[in-house]
Amino acid sequence: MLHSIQKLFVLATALTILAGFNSCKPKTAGSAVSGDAAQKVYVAPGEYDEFYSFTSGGFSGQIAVYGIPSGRLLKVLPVFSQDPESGYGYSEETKPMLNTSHGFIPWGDQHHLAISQTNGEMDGRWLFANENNTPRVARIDLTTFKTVEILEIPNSAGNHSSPFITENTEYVVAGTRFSVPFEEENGDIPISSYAENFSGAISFISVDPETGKMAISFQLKTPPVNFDLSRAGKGPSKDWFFFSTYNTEKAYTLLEVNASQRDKDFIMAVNWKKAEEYIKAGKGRKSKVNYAHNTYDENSHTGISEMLNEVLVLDPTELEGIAYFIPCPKSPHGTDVDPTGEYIIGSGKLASLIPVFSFTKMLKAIEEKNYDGEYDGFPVLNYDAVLHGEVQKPGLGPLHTEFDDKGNAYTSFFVSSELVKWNVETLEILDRAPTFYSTGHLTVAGGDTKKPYGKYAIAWNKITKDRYLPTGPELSQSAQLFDISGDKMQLLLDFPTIGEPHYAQMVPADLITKNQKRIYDINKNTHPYVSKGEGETKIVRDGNKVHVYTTVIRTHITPDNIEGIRVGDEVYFHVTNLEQDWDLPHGFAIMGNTNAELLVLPGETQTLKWVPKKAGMIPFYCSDFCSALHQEMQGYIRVSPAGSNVPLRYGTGETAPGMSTAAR
Ligand code: RUQ
Ligand code: CUA
Repeated sequence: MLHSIQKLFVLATALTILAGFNSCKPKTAGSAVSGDAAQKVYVAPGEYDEFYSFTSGGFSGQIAVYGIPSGRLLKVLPVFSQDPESGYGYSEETKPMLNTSHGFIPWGDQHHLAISQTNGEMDGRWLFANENNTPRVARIDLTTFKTVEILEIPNSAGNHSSPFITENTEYVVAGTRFSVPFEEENGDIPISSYAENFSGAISFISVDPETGKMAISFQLKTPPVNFDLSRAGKGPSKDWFFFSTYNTEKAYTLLEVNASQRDKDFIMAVNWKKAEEYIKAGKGRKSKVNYAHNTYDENSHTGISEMLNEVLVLDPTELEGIAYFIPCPKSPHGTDVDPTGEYIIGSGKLASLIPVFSFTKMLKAIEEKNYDGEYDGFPVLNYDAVLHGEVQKPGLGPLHTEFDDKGNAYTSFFVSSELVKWNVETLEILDRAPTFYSTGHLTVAGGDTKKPYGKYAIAWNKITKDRYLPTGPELSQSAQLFDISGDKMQLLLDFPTIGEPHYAQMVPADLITKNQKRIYDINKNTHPYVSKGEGETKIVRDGNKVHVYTTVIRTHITPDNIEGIRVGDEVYFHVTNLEQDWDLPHGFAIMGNTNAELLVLPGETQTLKWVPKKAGMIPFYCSDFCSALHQEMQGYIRVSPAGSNVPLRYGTGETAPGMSTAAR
């Protein structure tokens, strides 16, 4: 679960023991919080938080939404895993969202997030999320907090270097962690032929500026290294993208040793504008692949999954000027670009310094062909020619860097468990704050954009140990909120997280709240099985398939008496929630149903598939407490044996079968 930093934990343990610091509560832990911290995080009942933090759920496959500064968990957004709270991945409409070229996948691994940007600032429209295990990128609509698109990434394995975006959301990138043989090549080969037969791939996904729809615009084929993270340039460097690499040793076994041999790996600088020029000129070739593109329509409330089979591949060794390698010490994890777009920071997990590269110098080195040879046909720029300077003795195990609005950088350290503040120009270290324990990512509000808010930083910690009441062998992971508005960082709050937090995006609340949708307009509902009123409810039998057009409203279900269902039937309950009020979902649950339950939002239609297994009486009910008479919101289904001739009859109240006025 700690992927690339697992070995660091081993190292961390060794180092902390050496340093006489064990992971029992340090004496300073309590006193690290000063008196006014409580006031700074107190959000009075009924008041709102100032920021949202969209936080990756790691191996939960979901995203958690917290209010900051209170640390209150507001919601878990289902993205890459089935969600037993909302029915995502269980309802017939949402199952296609989890379809891939490997079939339906109920559980993913979600690491990084990016909020769409306009002119290098967060615009609050969409949230992009990666799936690491089976490579995919998702888009979440921030007016409804629903996952509306998932695009699989072919020729990749371990979509870790993703999703990072350009300053006008022209592209979302996806860099592969594992190099693998391309799909059109034979993968049934000896693993030991890694160096000859494996390749890396970087995908540039275009985003439609109006609708947000994603499409793979092109892929770059690269040497078989591992891509870890990436960042787009901004301002002067906006046409470039930077990718950290490790395993330039091309190891395929025991990477902890074999991929840590070289003194320097690389940051790959990609000129995506140049790539666009080559595409316009007809360069590149079509590669045969197979990948899923899933979209969810919020009017029909229905997802569809479509398989695509071609992708445009560019080979930078044949197309000059697309990609260059910048040497970067010791297995860089994060690569980050400062708000001005001039400085590129590489965080070598095993390095004892942090190199800061200059974009201006990089362009000059490219122009002067100031190369230190090449790596697999890619020009390697001279380290000293591109270097702005090095932060000396910053800490142990630097992973990620974010920025404030005053020219400072904040780097997270896994091994030495701290956040370190330093000045990007002078490279001088300004402050250190201990973290508990072993920070992975950190987030500053807007800290990856041209306009950081610079008020809070959150350390997303990998190890929790003794910070909370124990909960058995498995502990919740942990976040720590810091006030960074002053000269010194001030610890304000610890709060637990869902799954494993990797990266997060912190965004001013009003950017999100101003566009919130409270209901789905039932008049705009185009679901093929919608019932826009109880008068439209009905049951249609088509062979053994039975479609039940169902409505729910406080506080009854229509129909709530159903007879004539037989063993062997496949029954689809298409449940429309007729409510048009905020915060009025209804649930729908059938006894014994192996495909779980539904949650239906106001104006929405969702479908629950049910296959009765035996004759008898089956109750169903609303599973979300919706009013004082919620407990009355229930019904019965009479199930007869296969071949029975009990007629199909149904209704609610006066129309229920057996009632005197029953007309149906
Ligand atoms: S990673 S702890 Cu999956 Cu983003 Cu750096
Ligand atoms: Cu509807 Cu409870």
